Amino acid sequence: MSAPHVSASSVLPPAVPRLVRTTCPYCAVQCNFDLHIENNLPVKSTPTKECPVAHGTVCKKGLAALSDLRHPERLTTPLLRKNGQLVPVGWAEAMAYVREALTPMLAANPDAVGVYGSGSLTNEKTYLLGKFARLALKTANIDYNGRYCMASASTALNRTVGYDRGLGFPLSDMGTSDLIVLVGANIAETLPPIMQYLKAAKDRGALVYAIDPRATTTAKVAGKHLGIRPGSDGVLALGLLHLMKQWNKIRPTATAHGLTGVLWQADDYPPARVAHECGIPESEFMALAHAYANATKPLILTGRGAEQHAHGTDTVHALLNLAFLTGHFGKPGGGYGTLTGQGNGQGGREHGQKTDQLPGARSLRDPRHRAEIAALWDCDPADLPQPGKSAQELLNACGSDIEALIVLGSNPVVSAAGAGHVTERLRALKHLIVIDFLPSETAQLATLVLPGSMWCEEEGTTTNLEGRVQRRRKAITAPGAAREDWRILCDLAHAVGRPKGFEYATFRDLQDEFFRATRGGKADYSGLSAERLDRASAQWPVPHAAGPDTPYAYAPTYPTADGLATLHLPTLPAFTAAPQSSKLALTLTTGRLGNQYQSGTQTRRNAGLRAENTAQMHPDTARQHGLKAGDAVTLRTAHGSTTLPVSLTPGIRPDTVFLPFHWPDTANLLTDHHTLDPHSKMPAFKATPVTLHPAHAAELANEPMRGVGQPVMR
Ligand SMILES: Nc1nc2c(c(=O)[nH]1)N[C@H]1C(S)=C(S)[C@@H](COP(=O)(O)OP(=O)(O)OC[C@H]3O[C@@H](n4cnc5c(=O)[nH]c(N)nc54)[C@H](O)[C@@H]3O)O[C@H]1N2
Ligand SMILES: Nc1nc2c(c(=O)[nH]1)N[C@H]1C(S)=C(S)[C@@H](COP(=O)(O)OP(=O)(O)OC[C@H]3O[C@@H](n4cnc5c(=O)[nH]c(N)nc54)[C@H](O)[C@@H]3O)O[C@H]1N2
Ligand code: SF4
Ligand SMILES: [Mo]
Repeated sequence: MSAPHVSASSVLPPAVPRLVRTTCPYCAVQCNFDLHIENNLPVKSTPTKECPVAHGTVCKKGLAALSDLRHPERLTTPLLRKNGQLVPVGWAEAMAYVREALTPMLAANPDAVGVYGSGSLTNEKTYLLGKFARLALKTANIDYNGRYCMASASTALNRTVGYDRGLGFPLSDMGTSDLIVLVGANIAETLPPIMQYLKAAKDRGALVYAIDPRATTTAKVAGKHLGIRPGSDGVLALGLLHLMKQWNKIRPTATAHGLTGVLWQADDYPPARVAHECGIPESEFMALAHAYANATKPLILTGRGAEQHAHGTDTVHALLNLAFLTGHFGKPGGGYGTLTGQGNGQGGREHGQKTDQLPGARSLRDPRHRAEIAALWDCDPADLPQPGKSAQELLNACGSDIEALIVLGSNPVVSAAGAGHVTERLRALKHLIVIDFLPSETAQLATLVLPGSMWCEEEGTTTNLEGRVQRRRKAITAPGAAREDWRILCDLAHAVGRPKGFEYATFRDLQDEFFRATRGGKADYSGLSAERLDRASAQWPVPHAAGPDTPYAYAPTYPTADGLATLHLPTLPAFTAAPQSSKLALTLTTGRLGNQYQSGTQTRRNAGLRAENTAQMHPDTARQHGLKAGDAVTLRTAHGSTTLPVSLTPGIRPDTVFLPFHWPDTANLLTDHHTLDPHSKMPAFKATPVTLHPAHAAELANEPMRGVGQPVMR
């Protein structure tokens, strides 16, 4: 990398602007910016053409991120709840609270203390959080928000080929595919810089399909759109496999277990059934099938639309089986991939904050893996807990099995399924400790809030959606008494009287330990160092300091017991005809807007990123319910209700209503906290039966800044 970038530790005269290259706080593209620093603050950020992923393009969110750093509501001191109010206290008092709150619980029943992490955390923090839970707290109950994200795709990949790198090839390969099928991925709004690869493919004559109940911006650029019924993507895949078999296109990538059963199953999915269940014209399905059959490098990419269902893992199995059986899986520019979402959504699922996992994508169930990590941590393998509850189960158990919860990098009051129920559970906790840098809705319920660090206030590495590890460089120091998150985790270990293993003198000690901890794991980063990453980013595995990285991850043989893949038979719900009622049965689906990020803690506060929290529906659906644009509508599901303004979008299926989930009081008041995918434990964020009821404007729940900045009583 030849651009001028100076590490934060370089000593320069004050007020001389210096440049620090770092990565964006938001999504999994992980665009690189040069921050222009004056007086410990970035005054400007310039995207760089040297960014190996985005090549100088960025999105609005990334550019707007600077203004959050010194937001007036930035947390700069610990806040402790006293007489119902969160009041500023010093770190000593905060840590005294932690000691008194947690020490007796840890002595009596460590599993009563839960830890909830995030795919926004750097690899080093991910690693440290997992170590903190297992070694300092000794609790089984740690999991993280990635369970809500690409967990179904991750589970299907792991079950099939034994490991999971979202894209097993460099993103630029997308440009060489001759058919790209985006299944429930609205990349023009969610991963904008990768549209350049999609356009490159189109320029070379590729066909691009967007499979989505809405005609999204992405669908418009793609050119081909299949407005599928929510949840029916697996059926579509089985229908394609049916025709590929009929058309003699089956030539598996490699021998594998389960081939025959999967091929038999596809016989039951002829085009008429598929068109009916997916709610699309048979002619459109046949056009896609011909395109797939004729393509030399078809690439299927899933987003959350296909994955966030109670049968999300099975849906991905169906798509993955198709790519595998037609011989495209693992080929450059072809096959199957999942588009990871959070900034470190990839690394965040590899290094031990998952409830069943140890660093390097090791299994907490595997005695050899336990012994390897126990040796590094200097503990008895028997002392490492077994796997505990998954994210939603952990939240649902708050106030019963779980008495105290530590949250780092997530805002489940907004983002968890059945958020109304989850909020009640969080209120029932004895202790809720939230480490955040802004007063998220979850922080506002806490008994203790610890002020953490923002992206460019801390060193670390992140791994993007193609498994590319990059440095996130520290550019400035956190304001006031805010502390680097990794130091806070060490403080917590000390507070509960378990300092051993949390005594790093510098960040570098932690980082080097993290790289070492991955040695021999499937996600092996042990050939990496900050210096190597300064020279170039690297795609894992990188097992040797002097050896190459791995742009192509999915070449057989696979890291399974016998080196073979295992294809799984997907179990899919049957989609029956709509009931004979005067009104259409409606399905609520949820997702993202280009100008907001996740639970919105940062982006809702950013004046540069305005967006509307409305219920999107087809004009015919609105008319049928006596509604017009701007009217208040109450949406009701079996799990809750909310009232929002209507917006009309002719591109959505008339039987589908869409809500963004970036605000409190929207999508997740209506989703189901109970039903989870049996394999990935993913809730069904993308399909909930819903009814619509005209409401009075006074009932509108939508007030973007609601709750922000006001003291909240528990
Ligand atoms: N602007 C912005 N960008 C983001 C984020 C953000 O919050 N805001 N979050 C980041 C994160 S963590 C993630 S995970 C990614 C997510 O990125 P995406 O997966 O692109 O995001 P979503 O909007 O959740 O879902 C994509 C599409 O799925 C469609 N959909 C809904 N149900 C179904 C279905 O059953 N089948 C199909 N085929 N499609 C369906 C929706 O209409 C939507 O257009 O975005 C990342 N980037
Ligand atoms: N209905 C519905 N619900 C969904 C989804 C959907 O599509 N529909 N998508 C799901 C998906 S894919 C995801 S990924 C989740 C995301 O939802 P959440 O898990 O809530 O994630 P964020 O909104 O990113 O929350 C991050 C919180 O942590 C803070 N934070 C961020 N980075 C750091 C850090 O490095 N240190 C500290 N100390 N704090 C930090 C932020 O200020 C914010 O308050 O939502 C899920 N929920
Ligand atoms: S949000 Fe994603 S696409 Fe936008 S600048 Fe950041 S990393 Fe790039
Ligand atoms: Mo996500």
